[in-house]
Amino acid sequence: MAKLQNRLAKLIPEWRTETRALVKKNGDKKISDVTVQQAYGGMRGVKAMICDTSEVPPDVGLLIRGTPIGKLADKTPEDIFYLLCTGELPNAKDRRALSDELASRAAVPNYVWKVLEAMPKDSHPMCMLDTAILAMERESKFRAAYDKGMPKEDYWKPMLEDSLDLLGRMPAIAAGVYRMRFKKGKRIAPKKNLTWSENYAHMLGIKDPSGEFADCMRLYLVLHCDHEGGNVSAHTCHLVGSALSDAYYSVSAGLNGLAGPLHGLANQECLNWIIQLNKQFKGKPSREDIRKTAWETLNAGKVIPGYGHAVLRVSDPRFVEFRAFGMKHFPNDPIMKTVNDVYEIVPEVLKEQGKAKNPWPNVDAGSGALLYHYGMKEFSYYTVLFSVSRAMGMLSQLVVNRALGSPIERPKSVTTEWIKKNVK
Ligand code: CMX
Repeated sequence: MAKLQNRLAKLIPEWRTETRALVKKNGDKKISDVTVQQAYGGMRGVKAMICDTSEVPPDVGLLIRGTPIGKLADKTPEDIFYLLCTGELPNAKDRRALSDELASRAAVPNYVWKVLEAMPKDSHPMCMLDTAILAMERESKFRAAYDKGMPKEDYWKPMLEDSLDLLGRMPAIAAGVYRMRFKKGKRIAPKKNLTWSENYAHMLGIKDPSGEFADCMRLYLVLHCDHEGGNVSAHTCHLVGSALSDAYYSVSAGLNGLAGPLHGLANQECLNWIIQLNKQFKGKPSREDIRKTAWETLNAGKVIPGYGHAVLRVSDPRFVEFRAFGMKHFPNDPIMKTVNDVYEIVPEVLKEQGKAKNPWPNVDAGSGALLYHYGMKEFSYYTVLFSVSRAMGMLSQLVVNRALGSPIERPKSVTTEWIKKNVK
């Protein structure tokens, strides 16, 4: 198999022919109806967009290009980005080529650090990451080519270039944010011959004599990579990109959505909930303590972070993998133990309450326990890790969308008056 760029150049004309024929033949067929409830209720379940990189069947969970995420848990992020973009896993040579390509683009322009240094010291790490990405917009090869009048069928090429540049730099930026924001000392330079995730782990500067933390980071970056097209971050990125805004504008916008507590920020809230529980019950909350605390959270009108999902109706397979990793490497860690006990109690409580359509854990229910175990105790940083991974999904979706010539997105909104008049 050839390099990612060449492989895509071969595949994209085939995808274009296929989708054009599909739309020509079936363009007027219906795939969804929309109820008043859905229009007022966050468009839940409305099928109105295409995403080929991944899908989330409610009763199965994440499939990357058709493969269950659990079957990809031993892969590297390079494998996953290649798979997201092309639908194929790379061979060893192409994986290495992608790793080298990302490493060759890892240098972060100095002005990015100056922008970050000028920010208030208590800025949220997500705000710092998104600002750094936005600051680099001037580097966009897509915008430069667009300004020169590039033809539409070539849009995907500079979009892929921007994607590789941005992905190449993200670990250094994210690690730099960690060290700057939490006063960990000087930035650490990347090492030659390390993979993308190994270098991220190295630049964070967490002590890792056994290499177990680097493996945890590999897993973390693989599992968070994508979650179809309609979630807040993916959809925002897609929407902004549909206006032909470049990857820097689009990904920064998407990550601003990931920073919301009902989306990616839930991982910091979730670990906080677990730690408070352990504190309150001296490290060993009983099943009854957990049940009581869960009810207290619900009765206070709050959600139990890490549980529930807009699409899923089973335990998130990504949670299953994180839990398996934790139980393999540190089953006696008090936080991990509580994560495990909470998993046995909270779904029962949510079922009893009867509001949440999905009482099961989502990806955020266990991921923080792993990071905490390895000494990364700054909760507000956790969504940055999520972001580095999710950039792979957002960027691959942008490349595919530009390849398929996806138009500017513009659904129709209606007023409440319109609903009253037209819905009998
Ligand atoms: N705890 C308490 N109540 C919950 C709940 C939870 N974990 N999950 C859902 N509910 C409630 C909703 O708040 C809603 O209540 P109201 O009718 O009073 O508004 C009701 O149950 C129905 O909600 P739903 O249709 O089951 O879920 P939604 O699609 O509206 O929301 C989600 C999905 C994820 C926002 C919600 O489950 C939630 O807030 N979970 C906690 C936060 C969290 O873990 N987010 C991370 C999701 C994964 C990610 O995107 O990163």
